[in-house]
Amino acid sequence: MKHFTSIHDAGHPRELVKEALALKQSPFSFPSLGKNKTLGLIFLNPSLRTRLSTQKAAMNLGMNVIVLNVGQESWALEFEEGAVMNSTKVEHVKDAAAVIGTYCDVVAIRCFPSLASRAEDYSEMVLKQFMKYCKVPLVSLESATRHPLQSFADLITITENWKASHKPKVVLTWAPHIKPLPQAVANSFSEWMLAANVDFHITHPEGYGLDESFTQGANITYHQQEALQGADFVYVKNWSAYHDYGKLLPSGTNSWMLDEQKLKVSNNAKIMHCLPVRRNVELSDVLLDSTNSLVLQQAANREYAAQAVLKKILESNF
Ligand code: AN0
Ligand code: CP
Repeated sequence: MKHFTSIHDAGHPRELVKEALALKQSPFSFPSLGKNKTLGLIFLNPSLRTRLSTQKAAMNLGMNVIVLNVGQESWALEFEEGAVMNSTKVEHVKDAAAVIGTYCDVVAIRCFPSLASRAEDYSEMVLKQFMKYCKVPLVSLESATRHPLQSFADLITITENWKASHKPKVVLTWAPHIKPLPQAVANSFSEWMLAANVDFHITHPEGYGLDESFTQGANITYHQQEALQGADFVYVKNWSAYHDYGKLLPSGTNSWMLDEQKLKVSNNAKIMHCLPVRRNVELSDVLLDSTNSLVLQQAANREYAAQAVLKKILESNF
């Protein structure tokens, strides 16, 4: 594995899940694999779980970790080729990323979409520029269109909670939110579920259809109750509109908040959410605090997802 920016870098997801579960059993089995190797965690946006779990995963492998919050603690970056830099942007990505690459053996980056230009976001302009100029293995910590370490942790969590021989029914349900959020978590979750051995369904209000290149093969419906029927796992997530790009569409969608009543038609479904969650907006306190909630297990598994990925990168590049 050279880079890890999507499921396409994961090889066989099932094998990677096995690797992560083995690391969960024995996280300190490779204490010197990362000796004298430095991981740079570069954040263009806020984070709690990704920051801490990736740092811990690297430390479990004996790596050194340095963290940079771009913008707050460093210079504002320019991304446009040939820009005349006479305004607020202090440093070009081609200089900044190249410098970061001289200090780091592996770079991991969080770069959310602008939600202003679909073409620019879906071209992964920022991620690609960092990859081009830092010239070392690159790990996505959520880019404009995907959040692969989250989806990997989600697949680990589903694997741990499903022992039956038939496929589980997994439902991704759109949830209300107070501001427009990226489609990245939903895109990635769809990609990983379609590659896994599950019966995958997506439900969302009209106007919130995702980019079909991520959802081809999923069962998609505007009827939330119909989708929840017999569900074994329900993944709750807001995303802004993809077609009317980056928009929160007007009215009528608050009724999409998930609660106990709606879940009665499910197969005593386990509840999933990547966090951070807006309680009693996206889903009810009762569900989040219930024994069916897997949200803490998902967050805990972020450590082993990151560790499995860093282990593969260390083994194949150094
Ligand atoms: C981000 C998102 O929806 O992509 C990060 C989730 C891991 N969420 C928020 O900005 C609230
Ligand atoms: N789930 C997740 O990526 O959380 P953070 O945004 O806190 O890292």
